[in-house]
Amino acid sequence: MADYHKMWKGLNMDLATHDQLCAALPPAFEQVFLTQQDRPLGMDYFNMVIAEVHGLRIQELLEHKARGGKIIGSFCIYVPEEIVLALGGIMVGLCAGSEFWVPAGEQVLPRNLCPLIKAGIGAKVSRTCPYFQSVDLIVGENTCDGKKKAWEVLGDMAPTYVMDLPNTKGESGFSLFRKSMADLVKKLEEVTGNRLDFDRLNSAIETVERKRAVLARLYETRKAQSIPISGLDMLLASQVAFYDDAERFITQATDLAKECENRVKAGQTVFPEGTRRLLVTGTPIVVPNWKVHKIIETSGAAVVVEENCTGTRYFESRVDTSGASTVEQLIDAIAHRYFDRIHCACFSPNEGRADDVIRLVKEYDVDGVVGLNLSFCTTYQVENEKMRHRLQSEGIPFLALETDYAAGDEGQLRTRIEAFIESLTPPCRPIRQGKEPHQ
Ligand code: BJ8
Repeated sequence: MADYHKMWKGLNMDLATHDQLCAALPPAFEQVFLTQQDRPLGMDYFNMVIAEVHGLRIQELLEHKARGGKIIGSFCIYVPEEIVLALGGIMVGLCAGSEFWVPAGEQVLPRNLCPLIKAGIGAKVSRTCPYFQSVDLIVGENTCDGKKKAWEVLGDMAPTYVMDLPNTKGESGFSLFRKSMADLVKKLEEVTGNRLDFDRLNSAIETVERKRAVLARLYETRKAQSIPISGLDMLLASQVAFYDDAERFITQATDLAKECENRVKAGQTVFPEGTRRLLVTGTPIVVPNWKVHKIIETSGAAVVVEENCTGTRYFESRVDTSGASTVEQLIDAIAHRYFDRIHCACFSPNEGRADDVIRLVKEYDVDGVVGLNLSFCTTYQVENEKMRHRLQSEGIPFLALETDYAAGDEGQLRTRIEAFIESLTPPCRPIRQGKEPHQ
């Protein structure tokens, strides 16, 4: 990475502490990713993006700001990227996945709180994240109690707006969600100084749809019996989607998808035959949190699909604009896509999530499901019990894990994951009995 100290200084960052963070990332990345065998060549781009995560991309965002554009930060996939793009903004995911930021977060938040929230707030408190230092507005949401209250703390340090989201599906929930979208549009128009118009919104929808489509295309290749890409590499590519330039991401991810499709045709796999295929479901896995994927994939199994907000929930459904001829109708279509199809545990009831997991188990020929939740995430922890019952009734093995970003529990996690994988041998895998392989 080039020397960006001048740029970081201009963002009022704590340079000495940030240097410590920059020194820790490359060896961690090398140990997790570069030790894998036979990675797709298309991953070179994503390696570069991570190497430049606090450099080149920030420079691009600052150039955008210099041209009058705005940067909008978000923590949740209910915040619609289409609207930000249509108003000439760039949206970046601010969810923080590093243990490095947790102690700073604990200076202003209770310790018994989800690490994603503590790390996010800690990144701002410590002034060591150039994304937090660059944003013109942070859009939070009142999905869970921890986040809802954390925005009050963050609001004292950065311009913060909170989307008021419902906690039930159905008509009244949708009306509230639709109103929150309208309120958000007003706020974003005020911040960007632009008005939403039909053509720009239509074009932004089309851009984000292409991003979703390429992620879906990549995931499709993981359904093959010869798995062309590791779960770790797919996780990295998905994480990059949250802050990379949309068009460049689409180009690079398309090349990677083509390479993976060719690998599938050639029967080229990154795992030996018979490797157990796992689905990971639960809370989001944000950069640089690669802990559990790494443990799974060095314990004799492969992650072939993630049902979470950095996985299928992010890209699976489409915005249906057919018949829309006004801005309001386009916003309706966006609202339906987000509200109807994202099944977050912050909603009650939330049966759609277990339905999705069961469908994905079949589509990806999965041997077992890992419920991976961040510590102190009450909504997902409570939902685990229902998930277990639903999966049990379908004969699908389930392992529930709770962890944070620290390395202290890696040994214990490995022991439990290895035992789970060991148990996934016939005849304990009823869903695969008598089933033809996909390819
Ligand atoms: S749509 S999952 S991105 S809220 S912060 S709920 S882990 S205690 S992130 Fe989320 Fe939107 Fe839902 Fe997805 Fe739990 Fe932590 Fe809360 Fe979290």
